[in-house]
Amino acid sequence: MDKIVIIGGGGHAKVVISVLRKSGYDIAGYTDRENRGMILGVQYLGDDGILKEILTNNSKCSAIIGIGKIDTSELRIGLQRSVGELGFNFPVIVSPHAVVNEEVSLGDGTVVFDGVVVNSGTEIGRACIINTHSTVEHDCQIGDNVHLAPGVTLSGGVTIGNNCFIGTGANIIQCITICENCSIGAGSTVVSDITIPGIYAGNPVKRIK
Ligand code: JB2
Repeated sequence: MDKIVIIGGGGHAKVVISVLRKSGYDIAGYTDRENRGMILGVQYLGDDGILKEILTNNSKCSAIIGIGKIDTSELRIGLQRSVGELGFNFPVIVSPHAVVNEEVSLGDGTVVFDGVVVNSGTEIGRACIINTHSTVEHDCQIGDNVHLAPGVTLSGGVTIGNNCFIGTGANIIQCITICENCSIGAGSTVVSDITIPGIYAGNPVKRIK
């Protein structure tokens, strides 16, 4: 079994733990700034300072970011970069209860959760969260560090820039482009391109910040 360490031990880590277990990983434990105790039977290892020692003891141990994001923060991708520089590999994790169809590419450290469908010809970047029951139709282009929250629907040919957060249940119609560093509110509908970074919400969305 491949050993893996989870970075961060909050709410999102719980969902990551479940997918890792179903995918056959042996979870070494989690790191966090604070000891959160046992999480679903996974032990606390220490803060991120312990990671070098973990790799020295097991050079094949990989890592995954267990911290979520509900904004355009670059914390996740920044951590993936710095922990990667220590020598950790960030695998792509796909739940056995997700469907990923032909000619899809997924970047390092991206996790595809339960009930997701990703259709053919789609490219998804690094350190993305493709959360529970979201749908990514054919030929979409998704950048790095994007979070599609539960139940998001992207129709065919949608482009999403780096660091975007698409809130729960939002819908993006076909061939729309959303530039980098945008947050889309829960339940919103996007029917025209977004070219200015910001926070958007409504049906159809309007810029609110
Ligand atoms: O640099 C760090 C670091 N910064 C924060 N290194 C490590 N190893 N851990 C770090 N953390 C830890 O991430 C915090 O101390 C905290 O324990 C954890 C974040 O947990 P929290 O429950 O606050 O949020 P989350 O990111 O797991 O989940 C959010 O995003 C998800 C997508 C929540 O909003 C969830 O409801 C949401 N589903």
